[in-house]
Amino acid sequence: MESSFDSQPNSTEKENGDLFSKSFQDIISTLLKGNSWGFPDHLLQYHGFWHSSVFLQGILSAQQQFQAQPADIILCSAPKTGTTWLKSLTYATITRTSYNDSTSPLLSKMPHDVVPFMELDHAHFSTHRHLGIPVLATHMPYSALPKPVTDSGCKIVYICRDPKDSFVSLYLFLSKYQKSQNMQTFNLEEAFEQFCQGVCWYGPYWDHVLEFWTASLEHPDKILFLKYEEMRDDTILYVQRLAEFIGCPFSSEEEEKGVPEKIVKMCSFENLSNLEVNKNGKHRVGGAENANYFLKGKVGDWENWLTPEMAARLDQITMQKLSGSGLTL
Ligand code: PAP
Repeated sequence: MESSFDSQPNSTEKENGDLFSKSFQDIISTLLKGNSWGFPDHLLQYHGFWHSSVFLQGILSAQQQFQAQPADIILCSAPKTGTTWLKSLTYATITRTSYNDSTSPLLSKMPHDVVPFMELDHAHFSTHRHLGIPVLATHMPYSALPKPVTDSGCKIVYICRDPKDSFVSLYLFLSKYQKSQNMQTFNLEEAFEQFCQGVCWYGPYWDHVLEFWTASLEHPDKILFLKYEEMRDDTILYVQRLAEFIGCPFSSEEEEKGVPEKIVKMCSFENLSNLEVNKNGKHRVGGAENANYFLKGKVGDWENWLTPEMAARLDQITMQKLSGSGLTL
């Protein structure tokens, strides 16, 4: 089983990609531009959500070209809600008969390097399915997912998180990246204002969560809706649910041998964040330091960054936005 992937297009794919880039430039010239938190390219509003041009190009390309397979499992999330963790848990669960907690590729590769990201790794080259496992991840809103994903029997797993912690995680990740690139950093108050207005990568955050929540109520057999905080509380229970949902439940023999516990331990923040690759490696695209995907992994770290007024404002927006949905965050 392969455990890494390359992103090199063949020549036809490259030609198609070049043609696509040209039409993409025409599309983006018509879009509303928004504040980009100190990055040089504006965020662009497309069908109600804000995107960087690189990711938007990936989304549009995936919408045109992505071929879903019925056994695909698509891990979905807004940024900084637990994607890296969900990737590692799903990967470890699905590969548990090939690897164990001392041979898993997760011990030497960043979770983002064993589960491809649709906008970057599959968008332009639809034939890229080298991995050997049917797991993919995306930050796309539900309404932007390629039709074959929502129309087929693919399983979707969505994770969300308290917006206060997601905001702080996103802000710290981006400001650390800006510092590492000797860029001017954006201040927390301004970033907060943008986040409240929904202007952030894949935002508005609440609309992202609500789309998946509503879809999960309509299609509970196809969409598993998870919350970071609940998973932190009882990770073993949620890994068992995840395994069942994706069609590979733990057998009673595996349960007796403590396989779910071993997966949870291997994928824990404490274990993953201390691995060499995650302490000192860099992301294959853009060069963000892997360590910045593992800052604290805590519930409620927002208390160290937001004033009580800021927290109350975010809570108020969350209440208003989710009102009547049956969801709380
Ligand atoms: P991404 O959208 O860039 O992929 P994502 O993985 O969704 O980021 O979110 C990163 C958060 O998940 C970090 O939170 P923090 O900034 O508040 O610390 C990170 O620490 C947390 N995280 C990463 N791995 C784990 C893990 N194994 N267990 C729990 N939390 C984790």
